[in-house]
Amino acid sequence: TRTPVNVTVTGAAGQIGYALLFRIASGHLLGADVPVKLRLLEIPQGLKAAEGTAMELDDCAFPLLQGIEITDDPNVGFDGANVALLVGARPRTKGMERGDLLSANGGIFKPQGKAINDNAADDIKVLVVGNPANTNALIAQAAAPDVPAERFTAMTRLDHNRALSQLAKKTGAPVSDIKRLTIWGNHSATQYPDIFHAEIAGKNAAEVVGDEQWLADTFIPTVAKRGAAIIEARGASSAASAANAAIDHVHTWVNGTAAGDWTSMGIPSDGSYGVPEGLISSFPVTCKDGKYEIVQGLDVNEFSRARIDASVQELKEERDAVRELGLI
Ligand code: NAX
Repeated sequence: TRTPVNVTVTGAAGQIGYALLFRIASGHLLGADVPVKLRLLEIPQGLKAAEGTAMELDDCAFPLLQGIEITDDPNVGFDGANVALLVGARPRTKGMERGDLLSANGGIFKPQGKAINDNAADDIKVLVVGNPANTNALIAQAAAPDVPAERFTAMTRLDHNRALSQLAKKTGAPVSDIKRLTIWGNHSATQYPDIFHAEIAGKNAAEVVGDEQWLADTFIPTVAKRGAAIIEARGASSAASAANAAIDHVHTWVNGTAAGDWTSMGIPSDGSYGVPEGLISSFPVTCKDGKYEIVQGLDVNEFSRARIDASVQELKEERDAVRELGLI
């Protein structure tokens, strides 16, 4: 029998946590033959609700679930962690400036990064979901100097999946026919969903669509503002789709991308495509044997260049702000 994989979820009592934990425990994160142990990390006010969720997890009698531990101590929460999903974050509230938001999140992600550094397993893989995800990932990474930098990633898979779905709707093609779509930049309204290299049943997606106006005026803003549209419609932010994307992100990272396809992940830049080294930005990546690689050699046209640069500029500003706050 395989040794269980330790999966830590922060913000476990929140709405994404509620949609996420049951799928991890049922084998969707790592595979149908991989046993898991769950660690739920919450703040003291969230512990009771996390215990309630743990009771429901028990009641599912998942064959793969070999234990659940609940804690408000990051050192305990990340002890021996192989996979960490950092979901809990401080949301932006009315009237909050960017500096306030970044410093409130620094107070969460800096100590969590340190606790990962000091306690996690050697093969730790980290996905940051809590917003601002890219910069929170940068803060956690900076606090974990003993962990290889590339193990810290930020989630843009929900944006990727949203883009796939919008493109499928527009063209009438099934989602499964669409390959090689890319989200570039920040998980924010400046993100750039790029279809110029995408293929629909083997044909170039931009040519199949044949309508740059639709790209600029409908597709890109619909994908970038989808989170706000969900809040408007549902009265609460995306939860099940966000949890699904977190599952996809880790599953792809661990189990690999399909031949001929790639995915989008927020990862530390190595300088590729003019993105300054060290920024955690979304790129097209392939995954194999638990490692990812940026897809190289793509030709970036003028339309794409301007949009990638604008999103990267925002990431630089966020990085400079957290640097000034002493968070990295
Ligand atoms: P909720 O407010 O429902 O849950 C957050 C949970 O985190 C709460 O239970 C809270 O007690 C806990 N928490 C707060 N600080 C903590 C800490 N220091 N340690 C451990 N737990 C802590 O939010 P939810 O809807 O679940 O969303 C969670 C985060 O995901 C938010 O930051 C949200 O903005 C972000 N999202 C990111 C997305 C992405 O694509 N990257 C999409 C969905 C979502 O908006």
